[in-house]
Amino acid sequence: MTIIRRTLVAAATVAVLGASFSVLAQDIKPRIIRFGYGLNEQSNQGRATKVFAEAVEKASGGKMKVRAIGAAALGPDTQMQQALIGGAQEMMVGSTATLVGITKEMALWDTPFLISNPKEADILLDGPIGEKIKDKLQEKGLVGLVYWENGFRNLTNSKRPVTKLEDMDGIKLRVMQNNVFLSSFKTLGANAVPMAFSELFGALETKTVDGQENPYNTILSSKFYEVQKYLTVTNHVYSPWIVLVSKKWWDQLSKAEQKVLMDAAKTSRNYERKDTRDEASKAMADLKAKGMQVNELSPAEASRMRNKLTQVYTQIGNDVGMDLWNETQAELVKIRAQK
Ligand code: TK8
Repeated sequence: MTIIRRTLVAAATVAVLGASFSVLAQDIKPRIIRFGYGLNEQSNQGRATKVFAEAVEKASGGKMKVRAIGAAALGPDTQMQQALIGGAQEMMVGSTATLVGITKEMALWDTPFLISNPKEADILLDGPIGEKIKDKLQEKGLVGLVYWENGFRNLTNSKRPVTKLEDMDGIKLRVMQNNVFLSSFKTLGANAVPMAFSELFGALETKTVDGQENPYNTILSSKFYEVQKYLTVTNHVYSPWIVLVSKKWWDQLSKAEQKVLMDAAKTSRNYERKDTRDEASKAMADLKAKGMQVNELSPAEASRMRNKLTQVYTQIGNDVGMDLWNETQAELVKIRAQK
């Protein structure tokens, strides 16, 4: 009898303690932020994600925790975007180019040769035009915090050195899932195939595709030099990345929590752009050392390619709206005038 009573009392005590513990645990339970990205941990994207995570944790006193998940383990960009919209994932960083199906104005950043140096990139992306395009995401269920630098894109392939326009003929080239990239490379004569980044290494390795285009940093961090012999310096477009939040989730946060995320995003952006530029300035030499054969285009060939690529400008102007297109051109004229 006593034993049973004692057991019951003990059980009740445990239950009461258990209940109060779980209330306490709930109070201090940090908000977990699943933050997905496509490249590996050792890439510029991985390094900047770590900076973001540390800044969030520090500023929130540990109440907000970033669980960074790289190498497209949460799926390619387009899948993560949908998870954010649905509220199944909190955050990600990815290419603006894969967002075009959601917000057509993002196609502005796909314009070949729009941006010609990092200064123009920073002013355009962080200024009113970049903000305006970013704000368009809200009505689609996404909040854009900041743009990171992916960088100037260059061409690699396993078939032959591309020294003139005609060398593009018949090269099976992976492009991002984006119409401007698709038409740009078709215009150049390549056999362009849209494909998620997460499938790219395998496709290059098995020769499902012959080539791809990405900044030096990515060619290096994703080890494309193992499966691509030739690199042509084309700098054909400046690509941004964008840090995104699920709007469904964002709307549940306090103003203070939103500020923690925004401040940390800016810290990570400043770090990321510098880190990416430092790495890019050394990466070409690294790629050569890894055995890649690198060639620059003669000025005549570069301008032949450039002229071909400007043919897609009308399509982009129509897609993003002529007002935005003209405003961007005017802004660039202004930036270029202030030396
Ligand atoms: C990484 C991609 C990558 C992009 C591409 O997820 O797909 O080629 O340049 O950086 O966003």
